[in-house]
Amino acid sequence: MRQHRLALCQECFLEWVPEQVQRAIERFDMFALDGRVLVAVSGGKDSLSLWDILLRLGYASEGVYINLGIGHQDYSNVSQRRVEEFAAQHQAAFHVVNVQERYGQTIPEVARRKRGRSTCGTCGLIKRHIMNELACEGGYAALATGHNMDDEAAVLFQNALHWATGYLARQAPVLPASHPRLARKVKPLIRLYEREMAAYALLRNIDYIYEECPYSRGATTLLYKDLLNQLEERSPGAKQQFYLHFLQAREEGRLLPPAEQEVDLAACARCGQPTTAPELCAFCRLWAAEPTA
Ligand code: Q46
Ligand code: ZN
Repeated sequence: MRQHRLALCQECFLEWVPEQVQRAIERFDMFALDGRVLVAVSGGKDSLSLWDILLRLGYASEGVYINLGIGHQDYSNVSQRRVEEFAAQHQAAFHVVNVQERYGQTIPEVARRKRGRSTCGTCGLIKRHIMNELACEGGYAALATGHNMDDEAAVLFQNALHWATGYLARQAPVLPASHPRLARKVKPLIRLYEREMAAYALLRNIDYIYEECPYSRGATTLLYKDLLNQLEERSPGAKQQFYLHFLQAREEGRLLPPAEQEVDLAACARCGQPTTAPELCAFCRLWAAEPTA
C-alpha cells in the first residue's frame, strides 16, 4: 500500500483492514457496538466484505439484498445467490426484497415505462426508498453501504468539477437521521482503496459476483476513477489526500457554510416517507397510474 508506505503479509493485512474500518466507525461516530446495523449488500466484493468485517468486529449486522431484475434476471439472480451463500456460511440474518414481486415490474421495465428517466436514476431512487423503509421499520442503528475511498473520491471529483455545492455539502461518511422516517446512513469503508477491498475479498475467500451491473458500463464515475488512478500511479497517496482533506475542510467549515439550508419535508400521502413534493414522493410517483390519453 504505497499511500501508507506499508507492505503487509496476508495475516497482518486481514487484521489491518478491519482496524481501518473500526477507525472510521469511531472517528465519524457511525454506530455503537451494541447497535444493530443493516448492511446493503449487492453481492459484490465491497458490500460482502463490509458485512464480513462488521461480523468479525462483533457488530450485530444483518444484510439486505434488493433483487432489481437486471440482465433478464441473470445478473440479479446470480448476485442474490452470492448473498444467500455468504449469509448461510456466516449464519447471518438477511432480508431479500424482490422489486418485481413486490411492485409488479423490474427496474429496467419501470425505466422503460418512464421514458426520460435513466435506468440508474430509477434504480437509485427505488433502492434508496426500500433501504430507508427497511432500516426505519426495523429500528436499526444505521444503514451501512460498501462505498470505498475510490467511489467517494470519484464522486468528489465529479462534484468539484461541476462545483455542485449542494452535493458537496451532502457528501459525508455519515448522513444523520434528520427526520423520524429517515434512516442514519453510514459508509464504513471510506478509508480503504478499491484494490484493498478486492484483496481482502480474495484473501478471505469471499465468493462475490465478478461481473458489474450491465448498466454501469460507460458510467462517468468510471472515467473519474481512472483519472484518479493515473494520478495515484504518479503520486502515491494523492487520491487519499484529495478525499481526506476534503472531509477535514468540510468538517471545519472551511469549504462550505456549515449550516445547510433547512428544507421543508412533508409526509408522502401514500407511503409516509418524507418528501419535498406536495403530495406523492418521487418513489410513489413511479408507480402511480399513468394518465390515460
Ligand atoms: S445497480 Fe442500478 Fe447500479 Fe445497475 S442499474 Fe445502475 S444504479 S449500475 S449501483
Ligand atoms: Zn411515497
